[in-house]
Parts: sequence; structure tokens; C-alpha cells
Amino acid sequence: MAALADYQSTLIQHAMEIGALKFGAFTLKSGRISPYFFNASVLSSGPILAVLSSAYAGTIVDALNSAESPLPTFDILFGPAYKGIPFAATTALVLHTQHNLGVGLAYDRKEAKDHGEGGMMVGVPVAGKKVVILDDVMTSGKACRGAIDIVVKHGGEVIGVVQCLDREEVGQDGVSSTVAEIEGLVGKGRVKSILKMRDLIAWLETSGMTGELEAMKSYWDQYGLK
Ligand code: OMP
Repeated sequence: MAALADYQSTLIQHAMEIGALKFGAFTLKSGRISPYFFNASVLSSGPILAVLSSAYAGTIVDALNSAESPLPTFDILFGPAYKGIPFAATTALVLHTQHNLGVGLAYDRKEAKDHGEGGMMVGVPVAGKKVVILDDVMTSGKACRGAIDIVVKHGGEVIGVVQCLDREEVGQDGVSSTVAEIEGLVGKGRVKSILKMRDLIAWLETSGMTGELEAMKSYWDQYGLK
């Protein structure tokens, strides 16, 4: 396992302290029973948003500069409702203040508004623009696929995806990886994440939480990347 970068262990440490990362038995949206759950909605204070959005922005900038699998320059960060919205907003702000990179912000509503400005989309119109989707957690890729569909339906081109946590699981067919399935839609090497499941395992290896570590490894054997 590769050593964790400082920002990764800081984020895991904060997530543990505030109960955003929990170990136990959790039923996921996909129906899989997981020994851990990452609840990004708990990441809701100024200090933790600062840590998180700096990590998202750093991941995006590294991806733009990557030699192996660069992310093309893009126009808009799209945060899917609901949890993606504050994270995309604070990350767009940090891209500007810390990296001198100006991108637009867009997000969707879960229910169409039938008065005022109306519609499903808020923020900079995505039509004809290059869009990066920014969201919390990827498991089977269902949520991510939904976000891609929305952007495409409104005329945008999705050129990348950034997640807080890639759980590195096999996709809905139980065979190919979720990342490979999503990269089939947005381009190879264009699904990026701050943390991966292997980083949580690496962190557990240094923390002395042996029971949790064993449970994580057997989950990986069942649903992890093949
Ligand atoms: P998929 O749509 O299967 O990729 O699952 C991703 C979504 O599941 C996230 O957007 C969350 O709503 C939720 N989730 C978590 O928030 N944390 C987890 O650790 C696991 C899940 C999940 O249900 O798979």
C-alpha cells in the first residue's frame, strides 16, 4: 500500500473524529452490506469544509497537471443535489482563491421548479460547456450515472468526475469496476478521487483497529476491484 499524503490522513482523521467515517455493518444503496460507511453530509462545519474543499481542489489541479491521465481544462463544476452542491460550491471558491483557476458552478434540483426561473438546473448553463462532476462517494456508480445523464441532457459534455471517496467496488454487473464503467462514459483516467478504499485500509493498518481491518479486507475480496 502506498503511504498516505498528509491531506488524505488529515481528512480521514477529521472524518473519524466527527463520525463521518464509521465502521460496523451498513446496508448500502446497492444492497451490499458494508463494514464501513462514509457519510459526507456530516462534513458540515467551516473548518472541515475548508479541509475538504482544499483536498477536492488539490485533486483537480493534480489531475489537470497529470502526465499519465490528464483532465482536460473545463468550464463548470457540477454538484449533484444534494450533497454535491455545497462541496462543488466551496471547491469552485478554493480553485479561485488558492489556484487562480476560475470555473463556473452548476447544480440540479431534485424536483423541477414550476415558477420563477423554473427548471431543474441552477447556476451557469452547461449547454456547450465542458463539465466536471463533483460528488461525495462512488459505489456502484448509479448516482454518478444519473449526474452524467442530467448534464448531457442539458447539452453539456462531461469530461471528468471527482469524488471524495471511491469505494473501488465492482459495478452493477458485479464484474467490471465501477470506475471502468464510468470511464467508459467520460474517458479513460478521468475519474479521480481524494480517497480510495485502499487508503482507508492503509490508514487502518497504522491505527491498530485490527477487527475493522479484517472486515474491510474480506469486503474487498467480495466487492473490491478484481
Ligand atoms: P452508488 O450510487 O451506488 O455509486 O452509491 C453512491 C451513493 O451512496 C452516495 O452518493 C451516497 O448517497 C451513498 N453512500 C454513501 O454516502 N457512503 C458510503 O460509504 C456508501 C454509500 C452507498 O450507499 O453506497
